[in-house]
Amino acid sequence: MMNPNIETFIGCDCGYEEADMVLYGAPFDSTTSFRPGARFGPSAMRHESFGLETWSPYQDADLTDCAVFDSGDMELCFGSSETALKDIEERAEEIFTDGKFPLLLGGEHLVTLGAVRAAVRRYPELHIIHFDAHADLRDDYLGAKLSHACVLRRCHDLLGDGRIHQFCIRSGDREEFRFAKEHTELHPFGFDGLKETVTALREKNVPVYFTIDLDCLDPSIFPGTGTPEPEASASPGF
Ligand SMILES: [Mn+2]
Repeated sequence: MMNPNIETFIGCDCGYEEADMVLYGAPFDSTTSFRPGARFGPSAMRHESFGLETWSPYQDADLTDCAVFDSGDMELCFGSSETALKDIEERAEEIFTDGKFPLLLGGEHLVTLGAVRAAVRRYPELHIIHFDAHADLRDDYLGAKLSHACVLRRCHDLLGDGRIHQFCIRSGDREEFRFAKEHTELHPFGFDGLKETVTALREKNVPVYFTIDLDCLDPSIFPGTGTPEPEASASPGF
C-alpha cells in the first residue's frame, strides 16, 4: 500500500488516538533580533532527523518506545505575536484536553509562552526547567513585552517565584541577573545543580515543563541559531 508523502519527525508516526505525546511545530520568528530564520526550524529538524538513529546508546532508549504523533506545523500570524501565541496555546490546550502532552518545536523562544499558558492553567503547580545561553528575563525588549528576550519573564508573571530553574545562562543584562537572584533559580554557565534540581522536583512530585534553547550549546557545536553565545564548557554534559 502506498502512503501520501508526509514527512514526520523520525520515529514519531503513531496515530493520534494511541499517542501519549503530540509534536507540533511553531514556525515563528517575528521578534528575532539578530539572525532570523528560526521559522524554518521545525521543518529542518524533521528533515535532518532522518540522518539519526531512533535508538540512543547513551540512554539505552528508542524514540519508538514513546508513542508520539507528529501533527505538523501550525500556520501562524507573522504580524501579531499575540495572535500567534493564542493559536499555539489553543493547540496545547486541545492536546491536554485529549489527555496527551504537547511537544513543541520552534521557532524563536517566544513560542514557549503559548504552550506554558495552557500548561499552567491545567497544572497550577507547574515548574519550568530552562536550558539557554540567555536569561530571557527582560521586562521588555525595544519596547515589546512579547519578545524572545522576555519569554521567561512572561512565564514568571504566570508562575511566580522559585519555580523557574535556569541552566547554562551566560548572557543577559545586569537587571536580568538581579531579577534572577530574587525570583528564579539561575545556574550560570553550565549544568551544575541539574541533577539535584531534578531529584528535588521528583520528590515534590510537581509537574515540569522543559524548554531548551539550542543556543545553550557552544556555537562550534550548534552554529545555526539566532543569537549565538560562545562558551566552550557548554558542551552537552547533561
Ligand atoms: Mn537563547
